[in-house]
Amino acid sequence: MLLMKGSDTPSSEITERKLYLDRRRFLELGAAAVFGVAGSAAAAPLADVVKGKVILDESPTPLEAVTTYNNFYEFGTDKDDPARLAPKTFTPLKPWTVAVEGECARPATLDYLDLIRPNRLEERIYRMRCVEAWSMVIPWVGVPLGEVLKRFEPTSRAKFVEFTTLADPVRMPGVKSRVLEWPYVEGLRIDEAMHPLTLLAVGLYGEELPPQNGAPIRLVVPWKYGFKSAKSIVRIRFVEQAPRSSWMKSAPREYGFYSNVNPKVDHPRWSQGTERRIGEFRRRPTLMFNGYAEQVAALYSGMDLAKDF
Ligand SMILES: Nc1nc2c(c(=O)[nH]1)N[C@H]1C(S)=C(S)[C@@H](COP(=O)(O)O)O[C@H]1N2
Ligand SMILES: [Mo]
Repeated sequence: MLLMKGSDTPSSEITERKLYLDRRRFLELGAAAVFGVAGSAAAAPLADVVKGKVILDESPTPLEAVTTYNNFYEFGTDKDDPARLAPKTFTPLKPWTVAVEGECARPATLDYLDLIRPNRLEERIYRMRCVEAWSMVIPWVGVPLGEVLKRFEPTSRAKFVEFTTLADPVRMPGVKSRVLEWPYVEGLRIDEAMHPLTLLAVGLYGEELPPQNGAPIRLVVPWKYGFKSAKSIVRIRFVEQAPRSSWMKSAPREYGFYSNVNPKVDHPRWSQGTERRIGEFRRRPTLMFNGYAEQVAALYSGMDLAKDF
């Protein structure tokens, strides 16, 4: 059973968890048939989410925190900016398409509505760790990225995948600031992109992604610092050279290409040894690869992770 609670867990969290499990059961019973909505501005339940294979024995962070404590610099740099601004300005979200191009035999447009086709969506409860040393546990809904990418038939020259996200100064007030180079760009090595843990997420807590969490399509890479998980993706490009991400451009000494969660490699300005789980007070030790070492460590064998940080 998933409910393994310590005695120091606040009761509000237990309530949230219980509500979530109830909602999840509700979805399994076919809540979609009851609501039958698609395309409304408010988060709508996603239809036919298959029960996840990747579940954690840790309580998901309350929905309230997941949707109000965010990093999404296109809406400002304060943690509450995205929740305050994105739901007002960043709608309507659909139709939404992602251009898939570069080193592949079948470049094409990926449609959001195609991604959320019945029986494709999986739930994955992942630990997420921000470079700022806080963490959350989030029940994502999405499709393994590798399954999506395969359809475009990447060539042997596709060594990396570049993700570009929306930069719309009208709907995203933070884009006027020069805090990062816009549009926001991230990259993965092709084997990281194809790894079964890597998710193209379209929802959380069983519903469509809220605008502040990167609606309608975002990346989720649970063994890397949160900033690798690009939000509101509009282009995916297969490339031969490692892309330079917006974070690498803004502070190359602080943010490398790999950005794997690694308690032994400190950020130049603070320790990465511990983290604060949002909703908890005691700090907890940060785990190598954010706890996913068993699944992903082999991707980096032979690499010096202090140099390739
Ligand atoms: N486009 C875009 N994607 C982004 C960011 C951003 O500023 N812009 N911030 C990143 C950072 S630093 C983190 S920690 C996560 C936060 O995701 P969450 O708010 O859904 O928890 O989004 C990442 N993706
Ligand atoms: Mo972050």
